[in-house]
Amino acid sequence: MKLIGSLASPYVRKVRVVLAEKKLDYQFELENVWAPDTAISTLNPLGKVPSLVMEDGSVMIDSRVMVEYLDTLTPVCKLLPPNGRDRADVKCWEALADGMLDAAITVRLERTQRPIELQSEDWIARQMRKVHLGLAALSEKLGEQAYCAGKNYSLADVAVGCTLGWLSFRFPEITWRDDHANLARLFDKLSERQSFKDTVPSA
Ligand code: GSF
Repeated sequence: MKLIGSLASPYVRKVRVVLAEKKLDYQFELENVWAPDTAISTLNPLGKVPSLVMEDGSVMIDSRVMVEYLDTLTPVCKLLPPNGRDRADVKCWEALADGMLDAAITVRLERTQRPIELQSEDWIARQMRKVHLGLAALSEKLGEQAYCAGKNYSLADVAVGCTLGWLSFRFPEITWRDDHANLARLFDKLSERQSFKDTVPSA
């Protein structure tokens, strides 16, 4: 498998953490999807990373599809419960964590890629509200549990860890560590894992 991505993308990081936890071999190819000469749309019509080129040359898109598939490849470090409500709950954590990223990335693009006179403060506020409400919801759901889904490490922790790490990387002004001590505790524990250490976001 060949993973196409960037070192800054939190969605790419989620897939890299899962590949590492599952001890799966892969090649990693850097792609800047914002460069004028990017060829990403020849692989993924949505023009996004991560994109995962499979052994047969076909391309898998979207990090959520990838991590769900990768978890089926080996029993090493099962990250998703096999079925039912427990599985849906883990995927719900992931949907929330990813949705917070979708909102925060929209804000970053608005601020960094649009001329200042075209930027909408209302739009930015609407997106930032999702991030802050999302943080409060993650914190409330986590409570005093060891991990997001309870006693065991799961894909929920991978997704939440990637979201928190990216917020610290791109939005250091968001004081989630001070506001939500339980998220800070979880994040510090996740940061000790080799899979997280090896994928710390960088520009
Ligand atoms: C989101 C991927 C994404 O937005 C997933 O794989 O989970 N739901 C998808 N990737 C960004 C890079 S980043 O901000 O992490 C991307 O490739 N954007 C390019 C574009 O044209 O939107």
